[in-house]
Formats: sequence, structure tokens, C-alpha cells
Amino acid sequence: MHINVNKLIKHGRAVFLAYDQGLEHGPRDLNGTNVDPKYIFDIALDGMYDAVIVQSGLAEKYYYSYYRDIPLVVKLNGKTRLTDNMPFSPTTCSVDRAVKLGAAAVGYTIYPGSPMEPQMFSEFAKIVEQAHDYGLPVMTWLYPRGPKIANELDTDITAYSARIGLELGADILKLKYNHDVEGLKWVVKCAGRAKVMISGGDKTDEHEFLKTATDVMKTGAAGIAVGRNIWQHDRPLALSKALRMIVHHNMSIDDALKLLEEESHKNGK
Ligand code: FBP
Repeated sequence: MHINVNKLIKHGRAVFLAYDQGLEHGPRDLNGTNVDPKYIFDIALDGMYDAVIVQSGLAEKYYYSYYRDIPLVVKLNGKTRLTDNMPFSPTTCSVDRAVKLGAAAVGYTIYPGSPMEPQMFSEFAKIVEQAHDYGLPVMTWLYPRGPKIANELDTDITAYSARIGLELGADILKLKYNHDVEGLKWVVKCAGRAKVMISGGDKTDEHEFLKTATDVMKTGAAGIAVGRNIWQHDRPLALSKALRMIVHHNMSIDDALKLLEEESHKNGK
């Protein structure tokens, strides 16, 4: 079966825009502007993102105006911050429904180290089988959490998570940045032919965010799957352009910061 990863990760590089935080974190992440999913789909379109990632509810109500222009990743599980349960993200959508919604890939979070790991592995195995039968790539969020995980950003743990994703059949791995360029090179090696994308994390200043992106792109990673650092920014399109130039064209941090300034003056967004 041919798995069509190239539709999302062209020439081995990609920038995805993630917007599942309304479920994962709740409205505390949102403001009067970015609370509207249309605002995020417009950033994905105008910012030329390689894919947009949402839960099925947002895909159903908003994606139809964008389906010709932006590949869609439908998240198939999710959880809230309102429970004290052990790290586990229940299924919220089937592969079949994601296909009907126009998905170019499906996404699933695994928490390696969670006492619920066996259940996540067996759910994930079914998802890989079903998605790959459709030729759809599977993107996996690998966020190590559980009693034996002292530091979820530890390089060995991140490398182990990457390997878990590869072994279980994921095509794209979404990992948190371990803040160690040399260590991340090892993580990317452990991921083998699965593509590594690094998540954006909490909103930070634009210099630090773009510097992280340039560091990540030195490691062999495929790109960045970012949410809050873009759509909580007051000039999301200018920042998106700078990010895209770093990921797709190896732009230096100094040139990216210059570009950000120029773009901000041009259109104010
Ligand atoms: P950000 O770039 O905003 O950090 O988004 C990345 C992401 O993986 C989201 O897709 C998800 O909602 C969130 O992080 C979950 O992070 P956590 O489990 O740490 O709250």
C-alpha cells in the first residue's frame, strides 16, 4: 500500500498549523479573535501551511470552504484538562469519518509511559491499519507521561518515543522540543523513515520561537507543527512567512527576523 505522505510533506519539509487546544486546554488559550475557527483556517490558507490539524467537529463545520487549498489532518482522539485521570486520550472520531471529512492524514496522541499505554497501543494499531488501507498517513503525537517519566523532554525519553512511533507504523511523529540540537539529531535517527515534526509549545517571544525553528531544522527533522505561537501572535501571517522561510528554505535567524519586521510593516498582520 502506498502511503501518500508527500501531499503533506513536500520535499521532506513541512509546517502544520495545529488548533485542537480548545479541547485540550479550553478557552483560556483563546481570545476574542482566535476563538473563531475561521480565523485559524484563514491563517492556514494565507500563511500557506502544508496542513491544518483540527478535531472532527471543527473539520465538519469549517473545513468545507478550504478543502481545495489546505490538506486536513483530523485528530482522532483528545482529552480535556478538567479530569485528573491518568494520561489517556479517548477516541473522538473514526478513520472512516475522517475520510468523509476530507482528511489527508489522521492524528492520534499516545502517552508513552502511561499506565494506559497497552490500550493506546491497541487502539493505535487499528487506526494505522484502517488509515493505511485508505493510503492515508498517520501522524502521532508522542508525549511521554506517567509515573516513570521524570522529565518528558529528556532526550533519551524523546528518542524512545520517536522509536515507538516508527515501530507502531506512524508516518509522521509530533514530538516536543528537547532543547538539545545534538540530542534531537539522535531522536531523528531513531525515527527512521518516519518524519519528525516538533511542536511549538506555549507562546514565547518571536525571536526565541524562530531560533528554535532554525535549530530544529539543523537536525534532519521535517518541520514544525505549531499552534499557539502563531495564532496567539498579533502578526500571525508575518510570523508564518518567517517560519516557512526557515523550514522550507533554510533561512537564517537574522534574515527571518528581518523578514518578520518587513512583513509586519507591509500588512500589519
Ligand atoms: P502548540 O504548538 O500550541 O503547543 O500545540 C501543540 C500541541 O501538540 C497541540 O496539538 C495540543 O493541543 C497541545 O500541544 C497539547 O499539549 P499538552 O498535552 O502539553 O497540553
